[in-house]
Amino acid sequence: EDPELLAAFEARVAADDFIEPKDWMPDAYRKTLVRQISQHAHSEIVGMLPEGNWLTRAPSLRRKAVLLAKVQDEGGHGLYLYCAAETLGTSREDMIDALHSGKAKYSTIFNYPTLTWADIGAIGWLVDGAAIMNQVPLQRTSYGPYARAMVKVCKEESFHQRQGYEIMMAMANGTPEQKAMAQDALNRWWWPSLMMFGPPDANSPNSAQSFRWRIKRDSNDDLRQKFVDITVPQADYLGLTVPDPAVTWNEVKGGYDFGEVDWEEFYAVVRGEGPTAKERLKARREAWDNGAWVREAADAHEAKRRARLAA
Ligand code: FAQ
Repeated sequence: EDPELLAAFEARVAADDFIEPKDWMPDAYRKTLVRQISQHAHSEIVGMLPEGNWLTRAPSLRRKAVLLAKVQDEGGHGLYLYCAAETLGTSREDMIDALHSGKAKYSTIFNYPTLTWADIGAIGWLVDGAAIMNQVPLQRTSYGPYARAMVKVCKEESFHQRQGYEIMMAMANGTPEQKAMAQDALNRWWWPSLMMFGPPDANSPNSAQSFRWRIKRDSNDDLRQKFVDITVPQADYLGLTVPDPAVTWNEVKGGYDFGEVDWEEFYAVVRGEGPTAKERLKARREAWDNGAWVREAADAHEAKRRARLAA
């Protein structure tokens, strides 16, 4: 790589300029961005499945309409993100192949089942809450199209977080059975939510380079700590207890101490061994196959349009 181009690129990044699709960039920068953005896109699309599971069973028309809108938003986020990745020269087909063949990752969180309606509350509160924590700093990530996509995504995620918390408020202040369901959902989603931030900083192979290129602005552990600090008082307000006896306020650091995430479980889920991993990939592959006729029809239409224009 041309050292002058590289130096100019690094100076722009250091000055907090956005890098745009037609700008020169190092191959490794392009590659790691395609990796992160495509995995982020896959997470949004696979993330529609656990909540989609409750669309037909939402407890009221209002809840159903809200959930339907939320799940559609996630689909929209996936589509912007695929577009952002395409500006780096990759194709939608290649990204989707990588997902379906198990080569590309998607967030571990979507490999857990949604067993009760309270899980829909817990996902909005905790999973969207964790997603916002991670994505707000990405509004200043160095690649322009990714940063701009995050602006709209974060606005929508804030709404999702509130709709989840509102479900939790209704359940936590409901009958004893409803409150128990809310506590059970918190018990099951708490630790997987902490895993969303990725491995501990000391075991995060991509962090050093991503910090240097300002793709990443905050570390995995810093964001996890921030999430715990914001979420524990929210659980208190609901009258629920986070399932970690080690959670205690630490006056000196001005944050909560908390227990160790089960990293064995995290790596097993990353390897594709999560409780619903097979079901999720099967659903995505089937959706792709069942949609083949739409893609073929769109191609045929485009070919006819071009032929007409050429005539
Ligand atoms: N799951 O070196 P690092 C949402 C992988 S939010 C699976 O620390 P990095 C909204 C990582 O890819 C969820 N894999 O990696 C929603 C890497 O493997 P690789 C999506 C994980 O990139 C809400 C390896 O471990 N959000 O969808 C996970 O510097 C509700 C080593 O890790 C984003 O993707 C994990 N949890 O940091 C939708 C945000 N953690 O790629 C529906 C953008 C780590 O080298 C319903 N992404 N790995 O093979 C990021 O900020 C970063 O990529 C991190 C990981 C922080 C996820």
